Amino acid sequence: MENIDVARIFDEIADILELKNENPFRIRSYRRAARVIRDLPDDVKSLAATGELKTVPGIGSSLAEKIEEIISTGTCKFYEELKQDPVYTLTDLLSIPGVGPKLAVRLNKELGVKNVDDLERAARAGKLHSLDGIREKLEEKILKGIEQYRRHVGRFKLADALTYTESIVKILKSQRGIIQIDIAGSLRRMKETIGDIDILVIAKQTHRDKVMEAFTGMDVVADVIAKGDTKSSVLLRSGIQVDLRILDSKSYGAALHYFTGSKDHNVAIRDRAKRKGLKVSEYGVFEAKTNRHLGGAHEEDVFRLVDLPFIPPELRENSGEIEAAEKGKLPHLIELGDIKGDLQMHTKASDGANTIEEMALFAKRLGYRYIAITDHSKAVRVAGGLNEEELEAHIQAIKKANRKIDGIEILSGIEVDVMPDGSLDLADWILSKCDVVIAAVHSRFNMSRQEMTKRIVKGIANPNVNILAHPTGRIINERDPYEIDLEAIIAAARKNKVALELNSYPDRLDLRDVHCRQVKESGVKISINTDSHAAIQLVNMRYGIATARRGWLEPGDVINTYSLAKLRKFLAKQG
Ligand code: DGT
Ligand code: CA
Ligand code: CA
Ligand code: ZN
Repeated sequence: MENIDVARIFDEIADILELKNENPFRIRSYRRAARVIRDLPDDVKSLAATGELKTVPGIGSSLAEKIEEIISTGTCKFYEELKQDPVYTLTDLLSIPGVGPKLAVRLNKELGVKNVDDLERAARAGKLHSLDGIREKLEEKILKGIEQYRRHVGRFKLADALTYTESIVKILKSQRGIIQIDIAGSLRRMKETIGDIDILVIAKQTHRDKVMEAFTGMDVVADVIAKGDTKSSVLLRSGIQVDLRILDSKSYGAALHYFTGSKDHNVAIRDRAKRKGLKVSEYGVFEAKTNRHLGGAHEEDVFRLVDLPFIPPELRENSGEIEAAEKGKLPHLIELGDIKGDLQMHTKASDGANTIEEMALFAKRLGYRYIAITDHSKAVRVAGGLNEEELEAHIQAIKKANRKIDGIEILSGIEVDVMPDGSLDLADWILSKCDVVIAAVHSRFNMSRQEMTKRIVKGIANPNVNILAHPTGRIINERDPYEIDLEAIIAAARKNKVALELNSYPDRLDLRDVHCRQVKESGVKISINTDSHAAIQLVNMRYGIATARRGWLEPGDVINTYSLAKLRKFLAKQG
């Protein structure tokens, strides 16, 4: 338990008390304590150990007791009891400008609003100003507030966050005195969405000020949240926060491990260290009894000293990686270099921006051995989907391009719609002429779980189908996945020798990391595709690889790491 953990709990206590309309003095005392603890230069644990907690301004004996309880148990009874109160779910609403505790409670009672999404829906539907005493103006203010909330508090897509980060890293790298620079946090773990960006550096003592100046003075900075000697935080114009920490080389590896997280992984590593008589913190690894510094300059030190091999950042979610590492059973994670081709992309024939040849030439430059051209079928009218005759001509065009360009095999394919009744949008005679058939749902997303599962299971039972595209249909931060029984779909895929797609389009990342792991365990194969609608988008493969690594995938789990011969066997359902 760190100072921020204690502060977070106190802040939440204050929120809940506020929603419960409790004594304002009590609420204020928790708020003040949270702030004091957050900014405290000392560790609350050591203050508790020496009995000095009560000397901290704003901390009386009752709060000191709670802090001690939190340090020793991870939480406190009072907080746990408060969390049982139904108003607890409303705490997020308080972050919206214009929504105070009274209004939050009322919105909940009168409109059933439980979270920010509900609130947005109600406001958009004009339901707020139908309530007594709420004017249209407030409704507008709340909608604006939600927009802001999403920009500032909302999570950013991995691809966006990486883009901002790479330009910042470039700027920092060009500063004198920078010795080492690393991305940490959820971005290093390649999570599909990123709360804020964490960057760590080692800089020469004499250049630290300059480095901080350069960081807070970047063009992309909208707001400097904090500027210090060792840590600064800025808000970029895009609304994402970036934290920069300057560290000592002696503890850099321990800090890199700590700030990479996840928090749950860190806690598990710390517990493991404790059992070995060690103490792991962001400052290093220490012998618990003597506080002797044992290491921490390199991240490997942390793992080595707790008797573990290095665990790749993408696995650090405390979801079995420590146990696997202990048994020597960590996966040999797939890498971008293992990918030999891309099996979903669109051309001018439907809604793509480039020709077959342009796609192939770009893919060749990426070092690929093969690609599949998979335009839309006719049901997707807005995308100019192909009918049977058009596809027949398109296959001829693909074959022609394939003869013209050497060094890469261009497979002919189609992304065929699975109709609501589970039939496919194109006749079997033409599907059987394609090297690769990808089945996809692009309509009627709101079917019941049972209906949607039946639809997809029937669709992939067509013997021509090789891959199921973006199996859950979700769009990150925009559209929820459709209701499906993924286990049933995995079973159908196994039976029919169909691979499930990991769609690498930055808005999709579908399947998700946890699904990939589930599919891998079932023995069903995955195809990591970019679904490119322009040649340049073929580089999005990196996001699919990131997600695949988070899903514990190894090269053998993924059909587009196969040689062309092996891939053809799989496509012929003989692999
Ligand atoms: P995000 O930013 O929400 O996408 O997720 P993270 O994982 O980047 O979280 P962040 O930025 O709050 O903190 C970076 C890392 O620092 C986090 O992964 C683990 C470590 N860390 C932060 N707060 C705590 C904490 O209260 N306890 C522990 N053990 N580690 C923490
Ligand atoms: Ca972060
Ligand atoms: Ca952070
Ligand atoms: Zn398309």
